[in-house]
Amino acid sequence: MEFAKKDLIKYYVEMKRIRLVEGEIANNYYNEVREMHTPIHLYDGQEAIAVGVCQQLDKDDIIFSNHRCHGHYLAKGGNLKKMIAELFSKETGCCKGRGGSMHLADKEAGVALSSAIVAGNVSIGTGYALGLKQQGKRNIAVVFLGDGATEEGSVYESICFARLHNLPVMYVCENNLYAISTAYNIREPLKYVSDKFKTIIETYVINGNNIIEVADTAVKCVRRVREGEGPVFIECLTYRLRDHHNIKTGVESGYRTQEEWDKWNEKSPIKFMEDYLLDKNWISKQEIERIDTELKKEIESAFQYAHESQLPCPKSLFDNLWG
Ligand SMILES: Cc1ncc(C[n+]2csc(CCOP(=O)(O)OP(=O)(O)O)c2C)c(N)n1
Ligand SMILES: [Mg+2]
Repeated sequence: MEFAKKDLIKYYVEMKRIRLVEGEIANNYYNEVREMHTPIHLYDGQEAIAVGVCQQLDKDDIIFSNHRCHGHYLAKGGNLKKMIAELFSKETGCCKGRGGSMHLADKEAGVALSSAIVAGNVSIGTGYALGLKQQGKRNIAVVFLGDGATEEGSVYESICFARLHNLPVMYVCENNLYAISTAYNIREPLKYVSDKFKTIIETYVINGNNIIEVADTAVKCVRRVREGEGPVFIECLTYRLRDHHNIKTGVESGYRTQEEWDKWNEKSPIKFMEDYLLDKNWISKQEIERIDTELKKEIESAFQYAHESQLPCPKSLFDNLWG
């Protein structure tokens, strides 16, 4: 499918926004005040997946995210100020400061939840899709999961259930080649994650760093799922540029090489799109600078908001808790 110039520029800006938000979180994470008391799993390098998929969704389509949720939440339209406030454990956060980085949600934007329990979101999203089908709704559920998550038995069970009942759910697997510090090829016997599921469900293997390819696949799959033609599993090949849960690159810990990191950094989805737009003369270096300046202003004001917000009152400790 051909995408219009204005769409591709929008995708680029959305990806850049996520990258700059993550950069500012990294800049502030170890500051003197240590305002962020939450583990963080940054999304650098995987932006094309969240943006390429979420740009094809309607507002009332619902996403179910995992521990690496910042990019999914932002791409689906989650509120930035409330996200940063949540990372600062403030009352104004999207989970009233109770959840932290791995529990982002925004009901209005269609971000149902983010789960710190690896694969926890997969069965919940599948169950939600069952509810959508039973109620005859037209909106769909989208579940983001990592390559490591597919090693949980409940993923296999959910996918079988979704196929059996022809549920309106799209599984988007971000194969970033690692689960914490263990590489995919020493954990799994098959070349692709989707090889495990292809006899059950319609699967796709795509370049997750090329947003045009992601968006093109997402357009087709969203249409198919919405029309009731059955669930799909899209495997997006990618690479996380930061360490599993800190702001470094992972090379320092010795589980991957600088050479490997450099190779993937060259293939960064943002660099790809920037080169593409410059090459076509659809954007200039000055316009890129202007976009960055605007985005930085927005991000700065979100940090200011979080900084100035109040911590929850100790008396409210047991409010808004269920279970
Ligand atoms: C049920 C469960 N087991 C283990 C963990 C610890 N853990 C957190 S993230 C992670 C790796 C997940 O890898 P993947 O699904 O590939 O996602 P990525 O971090 O690469 O985005 C593990 C094992 C957990 N949070 N929950
Ligand atoms: Mg992974």
